[in-house]
Parts: sequence; C-alpha cells; structure tokens
Amino acid sequence: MAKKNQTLGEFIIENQASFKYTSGELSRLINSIRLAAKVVNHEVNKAGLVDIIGAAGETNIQGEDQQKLDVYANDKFIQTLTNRNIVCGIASEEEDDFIVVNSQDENHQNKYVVLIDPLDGSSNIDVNVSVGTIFSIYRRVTPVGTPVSKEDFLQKGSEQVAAGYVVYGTSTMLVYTTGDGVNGFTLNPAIGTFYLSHPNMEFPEDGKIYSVNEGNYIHFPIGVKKYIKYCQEEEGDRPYTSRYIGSLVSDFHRNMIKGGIYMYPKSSKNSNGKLRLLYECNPMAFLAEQANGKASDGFNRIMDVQPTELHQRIPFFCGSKNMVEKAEEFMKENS
Ligand code: AHM
Ligand code: MG
Repeated sequence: MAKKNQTLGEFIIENQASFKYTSGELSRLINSIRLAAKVVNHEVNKAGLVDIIGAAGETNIQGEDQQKLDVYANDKFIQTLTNRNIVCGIASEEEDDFIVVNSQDENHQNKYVVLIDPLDGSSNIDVNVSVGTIFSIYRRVTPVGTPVSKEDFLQKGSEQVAAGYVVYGTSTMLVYTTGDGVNGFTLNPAIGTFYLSHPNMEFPEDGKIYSVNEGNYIHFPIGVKKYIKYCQEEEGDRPYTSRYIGSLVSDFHRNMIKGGIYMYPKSSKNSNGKLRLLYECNPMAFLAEQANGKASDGFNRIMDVQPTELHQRIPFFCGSKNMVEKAEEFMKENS
C-alpha cells in the first residue's frame, strides 16, 4: 500500500515482497538508481554556474575537468551500478555498445541488465529547461554467471521488470513502476530524501493536450497531419492545447498528470522517427500502460516490438488511452 510521505527507501523495503522474484536484488538496484539520481540532480542544478566556474572541456578552479552534463550523468549512473555490483550488464544511449559487468568473476549471480538514457533532452540544459533520466530493467535471458550478450538487451518491452524516470524540473522527481502501478517521489533537496508525493499515478482516459514538434509538420505522414488538424478543430471539447517542451520526460510527466498525447512520428526526414526503442520508448510505454495509458508506434503496441538493434529508433505515440487510439485511427485510415 502506497502511503503518502513515505520515503522512497521505506517504500522499496515495504514493497519488496510484492516483486515477482524476491531476492532483494531489484530493490538494491532501484536504490542505486536513487543514489545516482541525487548525484546527477546536484550537478544539473549547478548547470548555470558552469559559465562561471569553467565550461565543458576546460579545467575548473579546483583543477577538475569539467564535463558535459550528459557525459557526467552517463558516468555517474554507470559507476554507481557497477560499483555496487548489482547488475550484470548496462546499455546506455551514450555508449556505442553494451557494457559487460563482472565478466571475470564466475561466481557473480547478478540477474538484471539496465538500459539507460542518462540525460534525455540535454539540448534543454543550456536554457534552464527540465531534462530527465530514463531507465529500464530486464532479467537476463542468458545463464547467470556468464558474461551478458546482446540478446539480454534486445528483449521486448513487455519483458521489463521495472522502468522509470527522473525529472530534473522545478522539483526533482523519481517516478517508477515494477509492474504494479506507477508511483512518484519528490526530492527534498535540503535533506536529500525522496518522499512519495504522487501515489498510484494515472493518465486521465481523455486529455486535451497534444505534444509534437509541429515544425516538422510538412514532413509528417498524412495520418499525423490529419490528427493534428483534428486536435485543432473547433468541436466538442476541441480545440486541444498544444504543449511541447522537447524533453520527453517532462512532456510525458505533464501529460500523465493532466491528460494528453505525446507524438514523435516518422517523417520524410527520419523514416523511424527520432526516439530510441530501448532507452526511451519501451520504458515510457511500460510506465504509460501501468498508469492506464497507451503507447504505440501508430499501429502496434510498442512493447510487442522485437528489437533488433541496441540503438533502434521507432515512431512513438504515447499518453491518454482515448487520444492514442484516436491517433491510431487516423494512421490506419491514411496508411
Ligand atoms: P535526445 O536523446 O538526443 O535528448 O533526444 C530525445 C529528445 C526527447 O526528449 C524530445 O522529446 C525530443 O528529443 C525532441 O526532439 P525535437 O527537437 O526533434 O523535437
Ligand atoms: Mg534521449
């Protein structure tokens, strides 16, 4: 039972027994993500100071090398997950290939792999707009004790055991699911503790917000163009409101609370859209479904897609159920 104001640490312990496989390993893993999120949050919040204490590629007054924040976030998450020795493999949007953890040690019993987009929407950092971290967790399919291989990462989204995001916004929140609903925790920066602030988050079935980069309009498929026109039509509860931050985590977070749809369709410029199936779409799809929403590539359920490449891209339609279904209707009629 989610109790408001419970700390994330308490919540993890209390809910450990409800995980499908209880060994404490998944709890430890989520605890590490919590820790890395706090470290990255601290750095993201200082982003504006970089100009004063030294820009990326330079050395700051303490003699430390300044890093770009997305590189920093990538390093911190990977370090935390490998140091605590609780995963057997990591794949990151920032890395070309997956990372094998613990391959030297035959006795290691770690069962989970983590896929991560350490700092999504990072083009927003320079202008003080929210960014996020997205993570996705699977049980490995190859035998425990052997080095992980690509097939451990190329699993359908429906195999995820947990997924979540951290949004570094006006306040910092960690929102995640282990397949039993979605809960959101807000960081109290003064004491560095996440508190359960948003128990059992759910998308309203209908919404009035559509989020899409309309600058790409002329390149969109006809179904998307018609759906956008439908959103803008004066009829019933329409026109809808257009809201697009350009930071998937923030756009998703707002739409989950208020009701809305996020779209990154394919276009005549990008035949598979922009977003990555493994690091962005699958975890968001798992959260959406756990929150009563829906995620689709315009025709099919995102989490049913069999991945073939680590950095595969896919068109993405995600949010309030009725809105996603309406967009799918337009896609089908015009395909
Ligand atoms: P990134 O992983 O390079 O940060 O790109 C992903 C981001 C999403 O957060 C956001 O929704 C989208 O790219 C915005 O793209 P665009 O600027 O083309 O609208
Ligand atoms: Mg990204």
